[in-house]
Parts: sequence; structure tokens; C-alpha cells
Amino acid sequence: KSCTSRFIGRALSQIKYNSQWEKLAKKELRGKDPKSLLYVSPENITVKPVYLEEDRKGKKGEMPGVFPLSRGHYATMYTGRKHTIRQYAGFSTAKESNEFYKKNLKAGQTGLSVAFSLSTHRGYDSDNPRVSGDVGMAGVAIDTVEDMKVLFSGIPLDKMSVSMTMNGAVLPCLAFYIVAAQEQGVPQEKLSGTIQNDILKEFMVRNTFIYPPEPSMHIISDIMAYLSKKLPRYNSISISGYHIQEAGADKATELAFTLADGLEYVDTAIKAGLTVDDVAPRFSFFFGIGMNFYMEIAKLRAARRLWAKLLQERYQPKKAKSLMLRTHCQTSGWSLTEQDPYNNIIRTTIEAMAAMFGQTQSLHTNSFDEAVGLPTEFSARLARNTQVVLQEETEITRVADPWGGSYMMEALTDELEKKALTIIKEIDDLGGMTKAIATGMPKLRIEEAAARKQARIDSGLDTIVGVNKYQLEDEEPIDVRVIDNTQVRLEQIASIKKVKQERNNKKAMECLEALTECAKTGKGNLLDLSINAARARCTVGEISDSLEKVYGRYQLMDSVVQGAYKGSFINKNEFENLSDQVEDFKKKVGRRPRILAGKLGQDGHDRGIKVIASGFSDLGFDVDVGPLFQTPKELAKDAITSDVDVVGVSSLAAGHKTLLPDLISELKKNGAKDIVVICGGVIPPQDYDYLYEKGVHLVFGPGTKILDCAQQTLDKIKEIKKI
Ligand code: 3CP
Repeated sequence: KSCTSRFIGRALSQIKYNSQWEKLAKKELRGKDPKSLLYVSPENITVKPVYLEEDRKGKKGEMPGVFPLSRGHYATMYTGRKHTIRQYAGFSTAKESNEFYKKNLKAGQTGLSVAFSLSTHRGYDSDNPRVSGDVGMAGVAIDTVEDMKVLFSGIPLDKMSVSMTMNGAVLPCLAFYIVAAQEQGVPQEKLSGTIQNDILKEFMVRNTFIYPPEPSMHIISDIMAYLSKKLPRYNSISISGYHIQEAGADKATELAFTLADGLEYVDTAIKAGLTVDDVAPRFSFFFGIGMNFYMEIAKLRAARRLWAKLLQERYQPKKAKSLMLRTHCQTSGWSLTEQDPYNNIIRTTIEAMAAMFGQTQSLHTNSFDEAVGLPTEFSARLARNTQVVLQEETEITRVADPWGGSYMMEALTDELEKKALTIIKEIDDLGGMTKAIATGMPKLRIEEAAARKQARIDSGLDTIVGVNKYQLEDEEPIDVRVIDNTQVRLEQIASIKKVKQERNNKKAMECLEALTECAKTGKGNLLDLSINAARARCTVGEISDSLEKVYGRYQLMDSVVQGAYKGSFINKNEFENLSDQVEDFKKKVGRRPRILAGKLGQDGHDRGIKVIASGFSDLGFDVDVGPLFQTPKELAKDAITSDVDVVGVSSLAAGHKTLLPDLISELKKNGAKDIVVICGGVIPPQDYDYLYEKGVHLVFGPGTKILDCAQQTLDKIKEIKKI
């Protein structure tokens, strides 16, 4: 309550009501001040209980298809062409994923979107020991062009538009795709689709980078140069806000960082000798859509307007298409709950409606079981049909930008535009996004917002049904898709071996050397050379290594946000009760309880681990966050060297059943039996017993309150160490 009134206090002075409305409202509220109805969003936008004609005074109406394009970049929008139903999918082997794609296309899906294995993302072949827990788990494992051919077997690539979420290993994967199409009889100029290729956000949030920022940007400019000449129907980048929102950012920040990334890519292309009109018509965007319904619709309208205005002001393009912000959207994975999971179907439907009202060009709807594991065929069907029903059974698509002209929607669009522009100016002042990222500012902003949001949920200020309100007493476990990771890996290893045996090895080595040489000298085009290497049957690991020799592999420097969790936690007594216990521990033991928060394997999703680290640190724990992408052996060694009481592992990419038992056996092997091992993340409840049997002490599902997690951890340390 105190937090709400603090927000409202700040907002009050800015708000003026229509006096007639105020009088009526006061009467209805039996004398209570109508200002108590104000809501301040996380973007710090004051949402009023009513919007009237006077809120639009002096502002002209807009038309879809006309600059600044807030209402849509086509005059007809969905009435002319409905959005693409593009479900992001991929798991296990190329063969299994191919079968899954074909079934989905028969059942109403209209575009494809490939989820790659994290091993592939990070440029490792499936036989690399670093990726023993990752192969085929959170996406399909692709090691060579032969896998890519199987992935699209029976799918005509001249007709089907395919999106590939790939950033780190973008060169080999895009090259495999182009060669697979050619060997299917489809020339590259006929390919339509999108490559994500948005490395800047990887350094901020998603972490599937391979090389440092500078060579990574060079790779992007080579890709843009190649695609703009040779693949005119293919979108060279998908500038992604989705992961920024998922990592905790509010919508104004998501919008601003995404567009600032876009501006940086235009500048990069211009520096490489291209023009804005060579590249911008094939830029595409990608936003997350969460539960704040009106704000999400406004965000997409503001995004189109801001992009059109910024491009016009800064680059004066000649082609109308350069101004169009065409976007894909995905419903929020973060908004899904493990608790009472069928509620997720409702959440996804609401978010899908917001995306459609916001006039997205393409949409993925999440499956309800994604908070606990990989989608099953059943949950994937429901997710897809959410869009099919919205498109085909409702009349939502009959009107272009149906919210246009709503006093409220236009006001929110203006406000978001203003807020985002202020943040974009801050980035400009830092010298653009690459430089801003080097200062750590964007990452820190996002992590602070994530810690604040968690405190609002843990304090009950923000409701999540089934999690902090209306909880069920008994939860029935739901089915999850199980992947035999060991089997997938063995199959991939066999197929790599076969490809290597059958290829002309001399030719393959020459192609790899040419790539290394190009990386050294900057002469030649890296995508062009990767296509040669793909055709010569070089693997994803070999192509990545040929560049790593010159560029090196990037290591992220990380820190823990302090004070944001504590500052936003409402019930101070509850917080202090636990922090007092931590103080007592310190008095008794002579030091604070020490925790090493780690990530195993190639899973770079670090919102969970960062929020835990911030919360535990504010409570008085001594917290270290380990580097990303560790092997169980490396994490065990760090834990022992740092003499910690607890190792906390966050797992979001399904590697827990392989990686955690390995961690425990490494700890035991080295005599560290009394280190408490806790884990959390996307872990199906069916796997909890398996993990406990293997020696994990505590498993925390998504939605666990940080205070509960910290209390149980502290109790467990005392129990194990007999304190
Ligand atoms: C469309 N067209 C129209 C109209 N609407 N023409 C006239 N009137 C209309 N009303 C034309 C377009 O100009 C275009 O032709 C063609 O129809 C196709 O339409 P589109 O809108 O471009 O649609 P699509 O091909 O589906 O492309 C959508 C975008 C694309 C542009 C957004 O980039 C895309 O599909 N992105 C998907 C990205 C994605 O799936 N990402 C997955 C991330 P022309 O092409 O000739 O102009 S998953 C990450 C998950 C989290 C994680 O990281 O793990």
C-alpha cells in the first residue's frame, strides 16, 4: 500500500481532471478522491481512470499506411493479409523436428521458426565435451549442412518463409540454410525469411554470443552486405526487444533499447559502405507481449511511429519501405507460471490479442507448459490454435488498427513514445548502443528492474494468480516432453563422423583457412566464405573455431545489483526477520553464509540467477555469481576454491538431469560433501525426486518467493553444518 501511495503521490501533481467528471466520480466513490484511482505503470506512466476528448486536443488523427505509420505501415493491414502464425519450435534431432514442422503446417501454422540447440548457438559440435547436457534439449541440434537438409526435407523453401533464431553461430547456420536450399533446387534469391542476427541484445541479455562485440558487429555487416545483394526477399536481422522484456525491462526501456540497437545497425551498415535503403527495408523487429494489455498495444503503435520518425530525421531514406517497422511478437514466457498452469492458456490468449490489436506481422504463442518443460504435442496444438481461433473465428482482423482514435490508446502511445525517446537520447549521449553496452548501463538497468519487479510480486503488490494469490492446495503434475539427450548426442556424433569421412578433407580445410584469413585481414565476405565451407561439409564447430582463432571467445564480466530488491520490498518486518537470522549466522560462524550462484552448460538465460543473487545479497548473504557456460567440473572447482556453503544452479534449458548429478559427483569426488546444492528454474516437478536422489538438497520451481528460498537455504546450511 505504501508503495502504491508513493507512486500516486508522484503522479498526482501531473494530473488534471475534467471538473464535471470529477464531480460525478466523487459522488460515486462516496467522497473518496478520484485521484486514488490513478495507476502508475512500471514505465512510470500515470494511467488515468478516464480519457476524454480534451486529452486529444490539438492532435490530428492518423491514417494507416501514412507517415508516421503508428496505425500500421499498410493501409489495409490484416484486412489485406493476416499475420503469419509462426510457432518457434525445434528439439532433438533434425528428423524429429522436421516431422513436427510438417504436422504443424498441415494444422494451420503458416510460417516456420527454428529453435536451435544451445550447443549449436554457441558454435560447438555435438561431440564437444562442453555441451554434454545441451545437445537437442532446448532446440534442434544442427552440426552440418546434412542436418539442415533433413530439417527441411519435404518443405519447399521457395514457398515457405523460415525464421531462424541464431546469433552467435549465425555464419555457419545461415550458410547451411542457403546451401540446403540450393541442394533442394531453390536458388538463394528465392528464399524468404528472417535471421535473428541481433548480437547487441545478446551482450545485454540473452548471452548466446561467441566473439567479442567488435568482430561480432563486423560479422553482421558482412551478412547485411551479402543478403542485400543476393537474397532480396530475406530479412537480414530481427532486432529483438523480446529478450529485453523477458529479462525484466519495462516496455519503454524495451522499446528504447531495441530501437537504439536498430539505429546502431543502420550506422554499422553505412560505415561498411551500404546505404540506409540497402538495408532498412529488410530490417525486422521482434517484441515481447506481456500482460499489461493496453500498454502492449500502445508499445507496438509507438514503435512504428518512433522508428519511422527516427529514420526520417537521421537518414532521410528514399524508399518508403525503409521506414516500416515490421515485427514479429511472442507472448511472454516469463508470465507463465508453474503453479495452476492451465491459467497460462488464458494469459497467452490475452497477450496474443494484444499483439494482434497492436498489428504484429507474425506471432508465436507460448504453450501453457513452458514454465515446467518443453511443449508437448497437445500443448503446442492449443498454443497454435489460440491464433487460428483469433484469426478465423473472431472478427478482430476485419479492421485496420481498431484502437486508433481511442483517447486512451492514443495518449498511451504518445507517452510511451516520449519515454522511449528520452532513453534513446541517453544512449545517443553515450555514443550509441555498442558504447553504451560497454559501460554496462543497459544490462544494469534491466537487472535493477527485474529485482524491483520480483520484490513487487514477493510483496503481493503485483498479483499473479496461483502464485501469490488464490493458490491451489494441491497441484497435479502435468505431462512434459522428455528428450533422451544421450541418444540424440550419440546420433549427432555418428552423423558428424560420417560427414567427415565422406567429404573431401583437403577442400574442407582450405575453406576453413580462407575464413581465418578473412577474419585476419578483413578482405572478403565472411558469409560468402562460410557458404563455401558449408558446401564442403565443414561443421558448425569447425567454422566457428576458424574465426575464434582470430577473434577469441568473449567472456562476460558480471556484477550483482545491490539494494533494488530490498528497496522495493513492502513488508519490511518479514524482510528484516530473515536478514536478522543471517546476522546471527555471521555472529556464530564468523562469516556470512556464502553462496556461489552458477549457470551450467550453454544456457545463458540469467534473469533468474541475477534476481536470486540480488535478493540474497540484500538479505546479507555473501554472493558470488560464477561465469556463464561452466562445466560441472569448473563450477565444483570454483565452489571449493571459494569455500562456499551453497552452490545455487539455475537451469532454464532442460539440462538439469545431466548437469546437476555431474556437479554433485564432482563435489563429492573432491571431498566437498557438506556444500549445499540448490537449484531452480524450469524443472518439471516429475524430476524433483530424481534430483533429490542424486543429492540435490533443495529444488525451487518458478514463482518461489526469494524470502522462502533464502529461508530454506539458510536452514539447510545450518542442518548440514550442524550450526
Ligand atoms: C503483408 N504484406 C502485405 C500486407 N501485409 N501486402 C499488402 N498489404 C498488406 N496488408 C506483404 C509484405 O509486404 C510481405 O511481402 C509479405 O506480404 C509477407 O508479409 P510480412 O508482413 O512480411 O510477414 P512475414 O513474411 O511473416 O514476415 C514477418 C517479419 C519477419 C517481417 C516480422 O521478420 C518474421 O517473420 N520474423 C519472425 C521472427 C521470429 O520468428 N523470431 C523467433 C524468435 P514482402 O516480403 O515482399 O515485403 S523466437 C525467440 C524465442 C526466445 C529465445 O530466444 O529463446
